[in-house]
Amino acid sequence: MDEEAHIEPYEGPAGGWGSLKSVEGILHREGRLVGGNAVLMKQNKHDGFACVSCAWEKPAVPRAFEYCENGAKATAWEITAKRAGPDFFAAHTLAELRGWRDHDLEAQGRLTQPMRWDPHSDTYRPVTWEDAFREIGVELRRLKPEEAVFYVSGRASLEASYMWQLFARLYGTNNLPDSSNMCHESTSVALPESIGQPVGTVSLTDFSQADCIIFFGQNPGSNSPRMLHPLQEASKRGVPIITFNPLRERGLERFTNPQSPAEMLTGRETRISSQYHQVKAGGDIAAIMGLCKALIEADDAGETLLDHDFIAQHTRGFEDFAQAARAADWAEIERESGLTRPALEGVARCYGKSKAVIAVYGMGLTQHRRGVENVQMLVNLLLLRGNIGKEGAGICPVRGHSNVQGQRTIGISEKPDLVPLDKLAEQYNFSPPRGKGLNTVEACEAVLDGRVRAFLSLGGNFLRAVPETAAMEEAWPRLRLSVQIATKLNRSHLVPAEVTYLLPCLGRIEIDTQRSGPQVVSMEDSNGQIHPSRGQSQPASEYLRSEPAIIAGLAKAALPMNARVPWDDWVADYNRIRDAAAETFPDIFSGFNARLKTPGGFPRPRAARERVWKTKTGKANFIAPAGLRADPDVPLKREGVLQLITLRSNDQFNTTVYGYDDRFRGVSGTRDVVFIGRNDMVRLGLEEGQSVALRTEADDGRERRVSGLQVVPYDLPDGCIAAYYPECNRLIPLWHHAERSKVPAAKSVPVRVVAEGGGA
Ligand SMILES: Nc1nc2c(c(=O)[nH]1)N[C@H]1C(S)=C(S)[C@@H](COP(=O)(O)OP(=O)(O)OC[C@H]3O[C@@H](n4cnc5c(=O)[nH]c(N)nc54)[C@H](O)[C@@H]3O)O[C@H]1N2
Ligand SMILES: Nc1nc2c(c(=O)[nH]1)N[C@H]1C(S)=C(S)[C@@H](COP(=O)(O)OP(=O)(O)OC[C@H]3O[C@@H](n4cnc5c(=O)[nH]c(N)nc54)[C@H](O)[C@@H]3O)O[C@H]1N2
Ligand SMILES: [Mo]
Repeated sequence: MDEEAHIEPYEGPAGGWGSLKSVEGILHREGRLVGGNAVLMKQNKHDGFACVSCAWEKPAVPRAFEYCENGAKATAWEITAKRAGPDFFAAHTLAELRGWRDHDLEAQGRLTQPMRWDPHSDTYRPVTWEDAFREIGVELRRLKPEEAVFYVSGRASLEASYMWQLFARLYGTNNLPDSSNMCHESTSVALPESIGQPVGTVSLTDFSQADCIIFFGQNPGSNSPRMLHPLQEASKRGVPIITFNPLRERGLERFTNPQSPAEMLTGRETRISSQYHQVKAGGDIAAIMGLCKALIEADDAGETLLDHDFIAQHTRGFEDFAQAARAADWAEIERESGLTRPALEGVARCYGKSKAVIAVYGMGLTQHRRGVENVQMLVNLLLLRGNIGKEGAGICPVRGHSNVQGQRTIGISEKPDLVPLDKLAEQYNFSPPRGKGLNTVEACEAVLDGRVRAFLSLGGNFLRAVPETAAMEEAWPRLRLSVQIATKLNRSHLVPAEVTYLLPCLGRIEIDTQRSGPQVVSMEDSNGQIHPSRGQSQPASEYLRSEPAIIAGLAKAALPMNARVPWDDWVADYNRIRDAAAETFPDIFSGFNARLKTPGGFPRPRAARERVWKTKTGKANFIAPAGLRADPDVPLKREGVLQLITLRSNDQFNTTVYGYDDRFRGVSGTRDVVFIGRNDMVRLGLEEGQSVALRTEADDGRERRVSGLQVVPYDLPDGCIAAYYPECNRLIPLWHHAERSKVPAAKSVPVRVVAEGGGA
């Protein structure tokens, strides 16, 4: 442990001085106190780069400092002065490095050279790019296309993603899982059925017009802190912000804007949530049903609370849904949601009075067995009062990675019906594969049972981010080929296949110079805005190549010659990749290069915003849920079994662990903690600081356990506990995923707490 572990409730706001101290600390540790600030000034500016952290929309007219504490950490982490070069790799075997912590691996700094794993010495050895491409090409040519998986993490640009999907399809497979399969895939399944588009309907400007904002299971204070600005403004206007979250999250309670001298000097805070409801994990369907029931029944009784014109003109399925709401039993709603009828009726009254409501949500809704139903239930609530397709209102899924939404838009999908395959066939004169490819969970199954032989990864940390990590690591060495394109060392690079390459790439913040000069890349943010990003800092090493250049190198080595695919010309000038993408997706990207020049970028079409419903019924659909529980698993009902929520600290970006502090939750110096409510501590006979293990309660005969967690008392509903991802991923059974989207149900793992004896 870097420093002494220390647990003490945090009394301050989100933001504030702690935030500034944290930014300075990381710039210092990464050796970028000098120069780092100049790069930060370019963050999220039109002539600068798009933050590599979250996907929250950047305003067209940016503030002087358009970044947050965690965006600054992400920048410092990428432009670090530290390097993990050949000397480092010569000195450490993979077996040794597998014993290191996630933080210590990435903290070695940027990867500098392409490397191949040498089985005899169990180390990575430098190779030339040409040798790497040649051997990977030979390996890929020996396999059947369906034996290879092309994973991508949501950071890669639109340009790299377009090339990646084309590479996979020319090779012959739709095996294109991406990080969104673990994230907002529940959204991508739910919203098309409900409103006819896979993405949300709001824009940043709607936040200044909303007169009520409702939050379900998203933690902006840590995961999208720039969002606290519009929330702060809304709060100052007196807009009610109503939060449903099992944990009390500081960022949803109070905020001091670290960029406002007045607020910093006076210590003035703004309250964020006006009401905070600690719903049980997985209790959202019940809670929202309670809201809908209250509204519908009050409307039945003569108070006009529903937007009957909107419902008649724009929706289908209202009567069935209303019947389900009327029939729902308050006792069951209260039991499943953990909230009282008066509390829910109070929210319904507030919602019923408001003219323009935004519903925001994140992983707290998507990562459940019925994550899709969770999302559809939230849409039902909005539809009751016509809160979709009007100013200041709408559904707002907060995406995670900075381009995860854009990747789906530009063809990264394992589902062939979501991609214009006929268009690709014509444009590149080939027969694209038509069968469904593997998503993330299915790719794991196929690695476990040997159907997959090669795994290529464009960024990310697959082996750490997926569920069932112990079994996955055990199966991985049976793969023939692993190709990892990355900026920093992580655990997925340390479990080798027979043939393993680690290929280092430029990060987005770095200047990417190709034959035609410095290149621009682009991404789509969470609100459907497509914007450019220009690298600012010098590359970490002279050997690095850009992601497009690496993809082109691999594709040329693995695929037969195709005169229609000008890989080299694309790499020489990314405008040409955008031209090609515009031809494939004219509805979204026509005029791509020209429109990218507009400050703030350009929006993708979102028909539901205009109340055009591209659903099967041609209308927005009310969809009644099958039941009130988002997690109907039997083991959760057993005595002594708790529902584990896995979540992020304020000092990490997914599997990237910047440090060991979770300031807002009062934890410093450790991640080995489990947050437990006082009632459950008493019930289970646990003491503060005690060391415990968590054991998964599943009936599949497999033992899954994480040991050495310190008990931290925390304000949580009875029966719900929380601990950090990715350390707890080994507890999640692979089959424990959302029924309809296959997103791992990471917010509802049935576990038992096992005492390990002794204090901490
Ligand atoms: N700094 C930083 N930024 C990030 C990330 C990061 O790791 N670090 N990750 C990025 C990525 S990829 C993503 S997807 C997003 C994730 O951002 P979030 O969607 O905020 O994800 P989580 O931190 O997993 O937490 C979700 C919240 O849901 C709550 N919750 C858990 N279960 C339930 C439930 O059943 N119901 C309700 N109503 N709430 C629940 C938790 O208490 C928590 O506050 O952030 C992105 N931005
Ligand atoms: N238990 C549990 N599991 C979860 C979640 C949870 O809440 N609970 N959340 C899920 C979610 S929402 C997500 S999105 C996934 C995340 O899964 P991934 O996207 O696979 O994981 P990351 O941790 O974001 O990937 C980090 C690695 O990306 C590489 N990298 C960084 N920048 C670049 C770049 O510019 N180019 C390239 N090529 N590589 C780069 C670095 O080597 C770094 O180590 O995890 C999921 N897993
Ligand atoms: Mo995510």
